Amino acid sequence: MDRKGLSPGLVFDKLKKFQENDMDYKSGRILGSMCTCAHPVAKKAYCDFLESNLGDPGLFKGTKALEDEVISLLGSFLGCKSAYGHVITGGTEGNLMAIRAARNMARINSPTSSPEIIVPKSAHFSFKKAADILGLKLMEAELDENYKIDLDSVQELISSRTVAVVGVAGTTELGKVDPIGELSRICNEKNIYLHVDAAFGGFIIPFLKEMGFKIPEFNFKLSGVSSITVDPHKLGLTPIPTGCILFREKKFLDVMSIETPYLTEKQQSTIVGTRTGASAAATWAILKYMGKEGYMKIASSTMEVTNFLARELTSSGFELVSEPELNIVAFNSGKIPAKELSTKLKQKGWVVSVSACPPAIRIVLMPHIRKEHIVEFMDDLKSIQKS
Ligand code: 0PR
Repeated sequence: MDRKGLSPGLVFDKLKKFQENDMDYKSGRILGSMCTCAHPVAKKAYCDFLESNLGDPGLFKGTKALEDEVISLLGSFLGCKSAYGHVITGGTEGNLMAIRAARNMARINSPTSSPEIIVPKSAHFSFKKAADILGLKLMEAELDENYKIDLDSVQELISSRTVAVVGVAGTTELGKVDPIGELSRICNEKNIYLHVDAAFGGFIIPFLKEMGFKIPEFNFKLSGVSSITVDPHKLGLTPIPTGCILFREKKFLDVMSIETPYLTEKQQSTIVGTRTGASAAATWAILKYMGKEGYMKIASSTMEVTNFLARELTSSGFELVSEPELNIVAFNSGKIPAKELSTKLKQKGWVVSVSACPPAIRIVLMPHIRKEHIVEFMDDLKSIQKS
């Protein structure tokens, strides 16, 4: 480290040089990300609350009130206005907290020496981290022909060791919504904790449903659902990092609370100690600014671009893995393997991702992707296919 500091001008010039190597959502070339440009309203709120620390909420009572309002606003469109929870860093932390609550609950209600969780094969890898951190065995349920969790497979895996079942509302690779209603029935019957990972789908499914899209229920309206992860930093348009974990009942937070004797609040259930209040402020601001109508517009335009891409692909002879349910399209060329095709697209400046199950090019139609980007993309894709 240099002894003498640099002038701010020089510092920012140097930073800019680093940033020039970053990709930019606005270019429309990031086709495989679940994040997007943060909305200016959310960005401003985030910056205004940069110094607030929800790890010591007694010092930041206003920001704590914002967090509480965010949880209740999200609860209101996820079927339980009285939900409890926190604004956290994202889906990974949300899933980890939910599984921790489930494990701790099971320690009281049905102790087992070898606890297990059941997740669909399509579940995000954050559950592998959660299982590892929490000392649980991860049991992967099979998928049906539509890439949704297979209910017979879940039934077969359930045992006295099961501490939680997970359903996904908007899978990472294909955007599929698992049959949460059926999972809820099974979990109610067997008295098992059900967590719904709606990190991706939580900010689009409710608004599509409001517009008449036929997507099955996935939220707290189903009595078996104990917790939901939902990420404002994906389709909610807030800056990173912003996730939310919602619990139906306070007992799920209590069961993992730790004493924090010298802080302004004596108990803490979150994993992170010092944690930003900026995410809570940004989420509050964007929820208030957008209203349901604002998110319905985003949901409808992203689905329009999704369907446009799906039509263009099929009419040009590409094979869709399945009909898109949310704003993710996965396809194959039938000629060039997915990995190789993604490399060729990269050479033309398009960054797509490749799904593992099944192998396919996966495109997430986030709000920064517009029809004109798809037109350009299709030109390049067709030229690669022809060559
Ligand atoms: N649950 C689901 C259903 C997810 O899709 C993701 C992330 C998570 C949980 C974990 O969320 P955090 O990453 O916020 O902890 N899904 C994307 C993925 O892993 C995240 C992502 C976002 C990846 C932007 C790349 C990217 O550019 O693919």
